[in-house]
Amino acid sequence: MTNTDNPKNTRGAATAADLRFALVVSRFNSFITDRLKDGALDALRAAGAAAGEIEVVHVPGSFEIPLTAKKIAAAGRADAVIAIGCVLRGETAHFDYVAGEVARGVQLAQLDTGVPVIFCVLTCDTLEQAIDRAGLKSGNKGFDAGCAAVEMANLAKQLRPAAPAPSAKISSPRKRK
Ligand code: INI
Repeated sequence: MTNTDNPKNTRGAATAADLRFALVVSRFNSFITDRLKDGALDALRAAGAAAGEIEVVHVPGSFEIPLTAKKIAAAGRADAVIAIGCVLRGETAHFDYVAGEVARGVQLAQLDTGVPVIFCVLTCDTLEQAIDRAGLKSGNKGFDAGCAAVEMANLAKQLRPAAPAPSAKISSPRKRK
């Protein structure tokens, strides 16, 4: 047996005790986003998150999610942020701008801060598709996002750089006489 037969596996645990979460929830299409929020809260509670460790932050639309998520993450208010929105394709190109910028902004928010920001922004052609993903035929994507937030919060903690060893005392070079 070689060393490569037994690689070290690192994965985030599914338990949320002692972790803090923030949900950034868009009011636009709140018929959908409220259900996604409830799904995410269910997942966090099931994983053992304390109610006092969950903050729900409301924004007007999905376009406002990235800045808000980044501020929360940069301020150290949460171990993981869940971005919740719903963008529905209309008759104009507005959908493409909003959907594209939200995805890009959420990715930047997590890369810039090092805090996981889970992408739970539905981008659907029809309201029916969104309803399916908010708890009807295709499960609740908010619940999936809550599970991902727990796993990524734990994984991010494990991947933090190790603190320097406390003992290493740096001695100054001796002066020559
Ligand atoms: N916001 C959404 O979250 N979903 C949409 O489908 C949507 N559409 O279609 O316009 C939408 N627009 C609002 C946008 O997110 C901003 O709140 C607004 O442009 C102000 O910046």
